[in-house]
Amino acid sequence: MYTKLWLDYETNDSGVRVLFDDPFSEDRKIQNAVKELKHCRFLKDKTVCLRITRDESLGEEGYHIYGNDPEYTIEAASETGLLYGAFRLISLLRLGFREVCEVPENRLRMLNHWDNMDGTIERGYSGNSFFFENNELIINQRTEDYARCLCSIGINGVVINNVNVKDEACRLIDDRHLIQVKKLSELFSSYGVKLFLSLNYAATMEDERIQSADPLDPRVGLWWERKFDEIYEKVPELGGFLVKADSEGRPGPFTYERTQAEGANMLARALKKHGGILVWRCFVYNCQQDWRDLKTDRARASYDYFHNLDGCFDDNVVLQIKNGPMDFQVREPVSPLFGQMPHTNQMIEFQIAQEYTGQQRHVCYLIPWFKEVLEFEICAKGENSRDSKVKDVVSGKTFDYKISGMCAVANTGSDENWTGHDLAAANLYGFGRLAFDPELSAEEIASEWIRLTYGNNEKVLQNIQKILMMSWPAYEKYNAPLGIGWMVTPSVHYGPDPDGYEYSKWGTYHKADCRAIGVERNASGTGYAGLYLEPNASMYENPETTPEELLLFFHRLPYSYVLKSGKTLIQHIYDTHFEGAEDVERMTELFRELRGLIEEKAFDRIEKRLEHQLWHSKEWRDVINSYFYRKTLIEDEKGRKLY
Ligand code: GCW
Repeated sequence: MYTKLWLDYETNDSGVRVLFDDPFSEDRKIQNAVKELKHCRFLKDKTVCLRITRDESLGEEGYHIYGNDPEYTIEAASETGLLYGAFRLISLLRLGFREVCEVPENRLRMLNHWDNMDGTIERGYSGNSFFFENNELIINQRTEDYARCLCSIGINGVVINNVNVKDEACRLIDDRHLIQVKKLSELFSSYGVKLFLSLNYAATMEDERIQSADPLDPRVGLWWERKFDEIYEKVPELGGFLVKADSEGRPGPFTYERTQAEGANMLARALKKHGGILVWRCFVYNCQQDWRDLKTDRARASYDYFHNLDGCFDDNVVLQIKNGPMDFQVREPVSPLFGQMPHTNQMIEFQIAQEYTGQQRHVCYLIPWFKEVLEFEICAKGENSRDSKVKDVVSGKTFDYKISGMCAVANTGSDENWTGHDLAAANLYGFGRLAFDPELSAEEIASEWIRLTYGNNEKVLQNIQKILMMSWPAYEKYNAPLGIGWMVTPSVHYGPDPDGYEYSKWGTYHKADCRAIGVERNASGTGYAGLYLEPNASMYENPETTPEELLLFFHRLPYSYVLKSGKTLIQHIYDTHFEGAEDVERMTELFRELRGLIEEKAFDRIEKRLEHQLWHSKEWRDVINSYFYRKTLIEDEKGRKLY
């Protein structure tokens, strides 16, 4: 058994009358829409009319819902729109009905699962995979419930296997697995979700007649063409493929001294006639940077590899760019690639799997963070332009991209509650809603999720909302300070270890010594700040104008550096770390006030995780503070205990 997330499951027919122009429709999306409506207790004895219109402004996925109790109408230009409308009507009835006319802002709204075929999940924090077990694909009730769940928040694409394609996953595109892939793809399609697969770029190496993956070798392209013909013949609804190449040990075009575009286009051309999309990741960097090498800067890597290739990618390729230049830290600037490739489709990659943000043992509601990223103005159309926020670039507005959108690394697994921490489901819900409508605020999304999940109790709403909204700032406070990132235990990425990366060969350094901390990334350093468009480049160039939360990302500064608050850097570090742990204390109290108001089992699960977080936030506080105290020997002005 597993919990129902925010979906309102009712197994009994509610007696609603659902009227559709074509009562004998065999369309599975319509059937699913009717099924959802029939089981919604809020529609007991009411009437819902589903109507396909010619209103082009609704696009392929939009809907218009109106009506007065007891009669409601959902209009859309497609079956998918009607299905979305059905889910939306159900949630509106639970939240308070109002007329809406909504069209998704982003064309691609995807989740990337890092699930392996042996059932494990890379960076998975909520149990095992529910897609794979013992090298086989599983399809069961849970799969269907997941598809419903994604549909209910407007997700329209899902990659089910890890971008690190190894072992049996290399054979996922072989005959043996395609029957199941087809079934899964049909199931997802019936909920408006396209199935995608991650590919092993070097698959042709294993063909004895080829033994190469050189994208310019015609035999390689031909092999892929035949492969895709074979796949699409069996699985015509497949959305396309995702590729991680030349990254962290994955093979790619660099082996043959070819560019990322040459690699991507070879696959994209073979895919083109099937209407498939090739999602190509930009997470390419040297993960073995020597500590003596002061020139290489991991933050620059994807910009340096991709930016000059603008216009070189085929039109069915979309570049998938992580939100920041590093790797899903609690705070990073936005990737400088956004806005600087006007002729290349781009989409943004977020991570709701909380790899570096508490691994779903800590509450960390990430939507406020994603909002900040999306609202960042990159001035792609000149210094004073105000029409190119990250959200405009990835929605395709700024440059009129053919394909673009948002994706996130998924946070679900086989755990009873799907997401390990019950409150982590707010990130899944929130990501879907935000991808559909980036104008929604983090508070609005939180309040919707809480009410759909826990009902309309005012106290529950208020307290959980406070907890969620406090959680990301709190996590940032007790974590690595001011954007420096990476003070986490290498390999597991959990728990404090300020020098962990400093002395590992993974090649990401903060270079703290007894006087200063940070890597200088302005013109006198690695030049990273200069990669942004103006006025951002100048803003990041100087410590005085760099937003303080990113100060140590961009600059190497002495501990005596005075912040706008009048505090020294070192005092700021001490203060925020004490505050962070106190915030978690407050969050725990707020939650405990809800005993008896939410289901006991869920209450206990959440309380246990908060207890762990409280202990762990103090551990973070003490390890980070004592690290800086011992490095600097500067006392805390407030005389609190430092170890
Ligand atoms: O940060 C790294 C993760 C890897 C992950 C990689 C990526 C799937 O630690 O586990 O690999 O990011 O995004 O490709």
